[in-house]
Amino acid sequence: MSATDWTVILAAVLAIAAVNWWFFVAGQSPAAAVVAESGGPAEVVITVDGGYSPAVVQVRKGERVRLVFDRKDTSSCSEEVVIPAFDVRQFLPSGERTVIEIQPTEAGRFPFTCGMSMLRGSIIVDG
Ligand SMILES: [Cu+2]
Repeated sequence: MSATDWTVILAAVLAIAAVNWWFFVAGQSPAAAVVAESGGPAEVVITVDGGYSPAVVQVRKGERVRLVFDRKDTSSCSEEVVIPAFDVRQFLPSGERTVIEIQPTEAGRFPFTCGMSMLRGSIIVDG
């Protein structure tokens, strides 16, 4: 192969790597809870459908936040959500939105899982 061929291959590999990197980083970036226009507690909607989306949510220390679990699937795996740091074990009816309100008092990263610890997500509390 000529030098030109290698240049083309290298450019293609770099382009693919760049796209993968972008998706990976975008997929990892946490969704921040947004303060409602009504001035109520900050809120973040987490879709439950074979996993949590977004899987990482970012909230603020000392502020009440509504975690709205919007369960789309019917798998028994996802029927319960557990947030050990906040003493939460909550049943999530399929096809419904279930609101879990928390008020973090400590900064850190706190996991939430399904009842069997198979589906995983985390709450990042900013100090
Ligand atoms: Cu499960």
